Amino acid sequence: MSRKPIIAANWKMNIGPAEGAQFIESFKTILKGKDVACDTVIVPPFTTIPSVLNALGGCGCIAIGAQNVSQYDNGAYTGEISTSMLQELGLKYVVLGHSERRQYFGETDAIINAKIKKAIAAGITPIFCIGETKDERLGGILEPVLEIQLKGGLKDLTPEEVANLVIAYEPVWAIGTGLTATSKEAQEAHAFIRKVVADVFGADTAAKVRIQYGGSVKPENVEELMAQPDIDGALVGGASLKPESFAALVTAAK
Ligand code: G2H
Repeated sequence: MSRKPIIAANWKMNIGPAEGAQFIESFKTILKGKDVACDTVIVPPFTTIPSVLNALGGCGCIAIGAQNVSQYDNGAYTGEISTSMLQELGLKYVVLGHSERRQYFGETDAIINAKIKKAIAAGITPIFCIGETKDERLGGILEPVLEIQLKGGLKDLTPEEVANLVIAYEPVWAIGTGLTATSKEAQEAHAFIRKVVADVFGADTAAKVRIQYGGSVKPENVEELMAQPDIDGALVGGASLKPESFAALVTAAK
């Protein structure tokens, strides 16, 4: 089964509206006339989204996503953003379960599961992140940790819903540290994730779901990672903050 690669830029809490618009102008210029074989997604901070959409000017070549969404409908939830608000902007993706949300904002598997269901109900594709800490890997509990996060986040979803979302495997020890999992380590984790999906949702769903690798991906290592049979793309933080390096990642993804 061939799965279309997907490369996503997670800008995290970086790049304001003016810089975001400039980024899009430069990015479009760099990519003009180049072959892009992957789905390309940019995930800015909320307040940068309108200027990025405006700079795109209806160009459907790049999909825009959000970095979070509430599990609640519109109402008295100070500081939150609802799926209907993302829908109104025409956003296609939302990153959920990122380790920074789990670690700094107390997001549990149950909260992430509720957010994933809300996003799917609104027609927004979740990029569902899972990953182990260094201690968990060294302690030999990589697989149980991934399995618990996967089963918790995907609880009660249908096989079709799972087939259409994106999973991002992001070892916490590799995020923003410059350390990258070796392509062998990443492939082993991706194969395990696909096996768990097959066990719970069936082989057809496992063959369809796209699994990105995230954690210090850069132009120098993306091709080797993408060459692995179960790696279908990348979720990129630091190396997505400059149009030149994000364009290099996007053109390298075949
Ligand atoms: C992992 C990744 C993007 P970075 O969080 O989600 O960030 O590429 O900076 O490690």
